[in-house]
Amino acid sequence: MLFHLLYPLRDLFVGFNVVRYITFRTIWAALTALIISLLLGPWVIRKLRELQLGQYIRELGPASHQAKAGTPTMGGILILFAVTVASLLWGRLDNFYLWLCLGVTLGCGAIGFADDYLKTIRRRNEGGLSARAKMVLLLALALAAALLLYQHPGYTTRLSVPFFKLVVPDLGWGYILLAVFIVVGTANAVNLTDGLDGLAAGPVLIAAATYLVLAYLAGNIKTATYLQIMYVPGVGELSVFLGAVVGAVMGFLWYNAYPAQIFMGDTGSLALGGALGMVALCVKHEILLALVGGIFVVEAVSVILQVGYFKATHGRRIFRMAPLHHHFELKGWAEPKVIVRFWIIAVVLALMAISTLKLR
Ligand code: 57M
Repeated sequence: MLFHLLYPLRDLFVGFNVVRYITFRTIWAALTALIISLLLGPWVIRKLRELQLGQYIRELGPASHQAKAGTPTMGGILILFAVTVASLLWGRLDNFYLWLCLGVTLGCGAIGFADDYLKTIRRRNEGGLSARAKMVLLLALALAAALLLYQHPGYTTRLSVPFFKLVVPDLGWGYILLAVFIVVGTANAVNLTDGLDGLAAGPVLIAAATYLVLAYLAGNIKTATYLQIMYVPGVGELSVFLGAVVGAVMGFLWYNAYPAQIFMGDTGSLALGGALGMVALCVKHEILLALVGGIFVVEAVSVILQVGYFKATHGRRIFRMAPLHHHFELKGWAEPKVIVRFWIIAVVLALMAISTLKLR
């Protein structure tokens, strides 16, 4: 919004010219979102406590988790508010990709909110939306977003394959199916990862920062040509959106860091996962998300393997407990050790993903 207000006035005051630059607006989107979530955090925590929107803990889980009962959940509301205000303030409001990604984020957040809200008013962790209802809603939202992307002029259904700059298969209609899978899959994978303090927020922050760089590079014809990656006109504006995500999640992590004063709930985990999936599609680094978000992939695969093996063998397990973070907890690792080690791995994966731009 500030771009539209200030840029036309650059002849009156030359300093307003600075809002032209994506880099400047990205940094300020991050700082704005950070300040919003830092300042509003204590108020949101207090309000959620007053409304008794606290977490119910499964009895099945590691015993240490019972101590977390009553921690306010739905902290995703704080993240979503900060992301929305900062993106609208610093982003260009005539940009298709900005609205699409913000829309998917808020849509996934709304589905998560319905689930969290039902869980808390029914006062049970299993009392939210049914798994099927949640999946149908996510699929419908992702399909609508994929169709919008598909018909957008200048967007291609060619797929970038890491390491192979000449392999860009055109998936045509099939791209829509892939897009739906990526958005819904990422939303669910981040949701599964969100089981220890800061365990989802840290890797989301790292993945969003990585895609912030990728969006900038893909949206700039010079850098895209130089690196021989797909150029997507207008997608650089997603750097501003991702700056807002990084700032908002950083502010949230301030309170969600061990021992957490607040959880993001499905409101946050589905929204952030949906956002990452959608961004990866827009910037045309779809497959690379499996590496950038490798922590989420491994957590989701651990659940699929565990459940599959459990059913096939009538009760035997591969891991002590799935998702994978519970396995390490039950092996005796302290919670902060599991969390920080997962963060370190997320940083390594992000660096490897960025290095693939040169390995082509
Ligand atoms: C969400 N949510 C946390 C919080 C957070 C199929 C199955 C593997 C599904 C999986 C599942 O339901 N996962 C989805 C995981 C919950 O956190 C809330 O949920 C939000 C995210 N959706 O924001 O509101 C608990 O996680 C802990 N937490 C923290 N800090 C945080 O910052 O400590 C969360 C955020 C919170 C808190 O304790 O209450 C969750 O885990 O419920 N199911 C599981 O994860 C279960 N696994 C399981 O049943 N495994 C079996 C199977 C698959 C055969 C096995 O391996 O034997 C475990 N979940 C828990 N305990 N909590 C079972 C044990």
